[in-house]
Amino acid sequence: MTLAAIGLGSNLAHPRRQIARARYALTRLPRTRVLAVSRNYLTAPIGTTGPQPDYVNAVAIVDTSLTPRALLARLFEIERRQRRRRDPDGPRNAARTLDLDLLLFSSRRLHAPGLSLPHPRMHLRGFVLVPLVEIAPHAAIPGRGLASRALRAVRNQRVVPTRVHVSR
Ligand code: PH2
Ligand code: MG
Ligand code: MG
Repeated sequence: MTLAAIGLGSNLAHPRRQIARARYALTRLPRTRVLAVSRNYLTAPIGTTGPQPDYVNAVAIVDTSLTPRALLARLFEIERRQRRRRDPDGPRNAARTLDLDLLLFSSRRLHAPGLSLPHPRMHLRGFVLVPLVEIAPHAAIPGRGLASRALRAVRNQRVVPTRVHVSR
């Protein structure tokens, strides 16, 4: 069995509902067990061409005996079921109902068409690092070091839990 990290993101058509539905879909994957899912975070869009609504993002850790390709194919299937549109002529990083990204697959490093591991931009993205470190404080990004160390460089990105937990 292998630990994998999956990024969840949505900024269209009731993002929190989209993420809730995707979380449930992950629990239904074959040969895969969900070990942890972060809180939801409201995050400012990064790397988009025009203005976009804020995103809801989360990260899940799963234990799987699927191959990276098989897991990725299952993630695309969940995106399709939630009406993710992929327009090859549209802008890069267009707003979407659901984005599921394979971030880490144990300590695997891989560069192949359509699949790079670790995810090549994850260390630059607060919307990935903050939820990842919440559920896996010691997670390492192969070739980049600890995710918690990478957090320092993304402090200026807006990443806020959707529910503020007040201690009393
Ligand atoms: N996904 C992108 C591009 N930019 N920004 C935020 N805040 N959240 C995302 O999930 C996101 C993004 C490409 O997949
Ligand atoms: Mg993405
Ligand atoms: Mg994606």
